[in-house]
Amino acid sequence: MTDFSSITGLLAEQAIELPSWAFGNSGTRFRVFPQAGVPRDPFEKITDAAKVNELTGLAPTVALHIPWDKVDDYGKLREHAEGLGVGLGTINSNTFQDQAYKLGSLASSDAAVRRQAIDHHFECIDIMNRTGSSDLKIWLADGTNYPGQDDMRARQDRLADSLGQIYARIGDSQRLVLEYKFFEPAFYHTDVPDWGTSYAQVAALGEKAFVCLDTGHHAPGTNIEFIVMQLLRLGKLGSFDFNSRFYADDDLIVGAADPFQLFRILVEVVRGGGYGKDSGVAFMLDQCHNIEKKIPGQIRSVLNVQEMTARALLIDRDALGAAQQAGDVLGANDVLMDAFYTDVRPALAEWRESRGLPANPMRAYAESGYQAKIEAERVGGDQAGWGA
Ligand code: PSV
Ligand code: MN
Ligand code: MN
Repeated sequence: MTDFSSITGLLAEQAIELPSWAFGNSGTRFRVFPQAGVPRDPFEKITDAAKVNELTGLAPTVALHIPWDKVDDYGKLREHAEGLGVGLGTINSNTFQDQAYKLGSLASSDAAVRRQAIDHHFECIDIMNRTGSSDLKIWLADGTNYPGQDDMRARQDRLADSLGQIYARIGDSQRLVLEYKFFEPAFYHTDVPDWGTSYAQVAALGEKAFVCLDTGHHAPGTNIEFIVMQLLRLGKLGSFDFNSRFYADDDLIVGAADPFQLFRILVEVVRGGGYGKDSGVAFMLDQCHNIEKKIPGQIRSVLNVQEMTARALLIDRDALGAAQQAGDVLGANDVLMDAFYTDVRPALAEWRESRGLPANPMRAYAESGYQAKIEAERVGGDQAGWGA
């Protein structure tokens, strides 16, 4: 197996973007469980995200969601972030909470609704220009609940037209990433249900448009790492929304439900050139911490990604290639499993310390007194947006 010391350079390049909404109150459609100390505004969400980065060195940017994170002065928000050692990242649009979008947004049959949704994206691009963000992430709730409810083909054509108008405003150093999801909130059909549809739409837009793969957005049993391989092969994997799931879009801590799946995904990321600061593939989290504390939930998440990345990097690629070439079925599988079963935690702890980071960021947070401080200081915390 590859030696740990030879992968630390690559590990040092790891950057995982945190979602601002992970720090606010959240819940399911049954109940939101408010927590003490949650941020009261976008500034405090960024302060909490910066804490995660301070203790892990893994999370240098924070994704914003508009309008949840709307502020009067984005320059001030950017300064606040930079003062804490982090940057503002992806801007996520929201075309799923306004009453106008009941029957869809960019694919709606109503031209006025489509106009409203396109204008919202123009506003998001204006915000990106002020925050210095490079990615506009679009996730659409568009779809139908009943067969015959709307013309699926016409919706796809309208979607292409709307996306084209938005894409025309994307700057030279900016990107549009289109996320897919196979169901929910629409239950019969979704307008961007799978990677193929997202790929078809972004390929038609041009070279600044990519697919976003949310690990919770597939039917159970889907081979997600195959999709990763294919999108990398096609040069169209723009970003990941990491989380884990047992049943549907559970938005649980990444690597919690199925650590082996996370490993397999990262193996393909590394294999396909999707890892590292110049890869063009953004790692993000898209999670909610409904019952656990938010900040340690985010720390645990980025550490899980780091641990699985280390294991994926440890694979002896030469031995794997040789076994594959020789048709050595079990030998090839062994090489992969050797890396998966390697406990990288002690080596990572030592390496963190050598870089001036806490060996155990979870413990460092628990002992920092930060949680008690925010619980005492902040009263009347903000909803993340979900379940509001
Ligand atoms: C809804 O499924 C969702 O979780 C999408 O994955 C988006 O990325 C996220 O909400 C934020 O809009
Ligand atoms: Mn997502
Ligand atoms: Mn989701």
